[in-house]
Amino acid sequence: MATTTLNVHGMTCGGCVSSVKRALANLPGVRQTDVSLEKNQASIDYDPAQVSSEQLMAAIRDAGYDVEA
Ligand SMILES: [Cu+2]
Repeated sequence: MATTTLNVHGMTCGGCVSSVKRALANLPGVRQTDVSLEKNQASIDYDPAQVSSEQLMAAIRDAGYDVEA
């Protein structure tokens, strides 16, 4: 299991937080996500054997938000 913290840009409300969480939860190997609107951060517990950090970032981008490690 690995943990990564990503900087997410473009979230403006709780709905955005939910969208990001949902996008991440849909990926295999994602165990837990903690998304902070105040900090513009997502911290993600995931299994690197099932999903890569690039895939995590791609899912957030697909949901409509900018992200950087
Ligand atoms: Cu929003």
